[in-house]
Amino acid sequence: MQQLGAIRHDWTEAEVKALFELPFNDLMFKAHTVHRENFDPNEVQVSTLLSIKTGACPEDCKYCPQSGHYNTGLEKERLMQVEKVIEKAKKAKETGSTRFCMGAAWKHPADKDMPYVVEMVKQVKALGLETCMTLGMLDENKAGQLAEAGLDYYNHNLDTSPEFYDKIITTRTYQDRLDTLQNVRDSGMKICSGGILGMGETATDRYGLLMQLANMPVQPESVPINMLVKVEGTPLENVDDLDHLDFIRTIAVARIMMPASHVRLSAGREKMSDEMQAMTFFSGANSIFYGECLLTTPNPETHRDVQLFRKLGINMEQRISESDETQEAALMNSLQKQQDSDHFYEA
Ligand code: SAM
Ligand code: DTB
Ligand code: SF4
Repeated sequence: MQQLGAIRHDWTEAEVKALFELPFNDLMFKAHTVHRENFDPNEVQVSTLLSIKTGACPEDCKYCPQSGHYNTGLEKERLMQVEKVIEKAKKAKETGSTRFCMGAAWKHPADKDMPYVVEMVKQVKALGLETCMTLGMLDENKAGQLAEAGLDYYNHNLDTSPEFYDKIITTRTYQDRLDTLQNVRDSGMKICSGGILGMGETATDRYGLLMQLANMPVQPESVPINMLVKVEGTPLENVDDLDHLDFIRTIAVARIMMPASHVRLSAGREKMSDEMQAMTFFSGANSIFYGECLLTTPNPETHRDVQLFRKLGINMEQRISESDETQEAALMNSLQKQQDSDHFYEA
């Protein structure tokens, strides 16, 4: 669909604050109007995540179960074999996902790992899936190698505002993150970048995060908004719960500020009711991670998402190139398999 409203890169804190402080219904109406001008409001893009290298990460991100600085009881694993990754990607395609996102708990990919991740990109792409990776920091050279392999998206989150950032991560700077995003942009790949809410940040930090993202010379094509998954053993395990209305407001303001980007309702859906998710779709979220596992923590079961989409009349966004089995057929197939196995275990 054609994007109608102008995309702005000069948002001020006062303007963002004013949006957040609108009466709730006014904000919902405004965000939904922008959403409708730019997207089919009944379509949601679905991506599947796979952790291709888990745990023992040298970074100290205080929210992360995979950081080697905290004891979260996670089994650390080596880089997954290419064949295993392809098996998982095939399954993701069968259940209706259009994008396969591979994540590694690295500071940055090592030279010796590049041939393997490049091969993963090529083979996943050959299945007809869009590809996304999140491997930590990238220099120009590695971004170039991934772009050449055909990687569509690179995920690298800013996570929070520049002001709050140092309270969450000390082993890489905000500028390091911006540099990686610049290298991704220069290589021609699309950017997936967003953040986490519910880490004890202030409302001003939320404005700051959205301003950083929206005021980039080219806005990220994909903006994941995660709600903190509190994992035992991480420094943020006991942080106060985020008010769900504040979460919904943030999605709405992200939609208004980044009208043409896909806003992804990312981690934290396990704790969200159907009604809350419906409200986020109304306010402009139009992408989710689909499948029982995020990287290391649980996500809603696929049949629950299929049922939610049915109840809301939401269709999964299809890729233009989708030619063989239609996604609806893939979806029915996955729902049927799920129901069969439910009956099997009930019997
Ligand atoms: N290691 C790579 C990196 O950080 O650059 C990629 C993987 S990392 C797990 C991807 C993103 O997941 C993080 O930037 C963060 O936004 C999100 N994330 C990690 N742990 C989370 C948690 N407990 N709750 C919500 N989001 C989380
Ligand atoms: C993003 O913003 N969220 C995803 C994806 N990008 C890589 C990761 C969420 C991870 C949640 C914690 C876990 O499962 O380990
Ligand atoms: Fe490592 Fe990424 Fe987790 Fe930070 S978020 S500790 S970089 S895996």
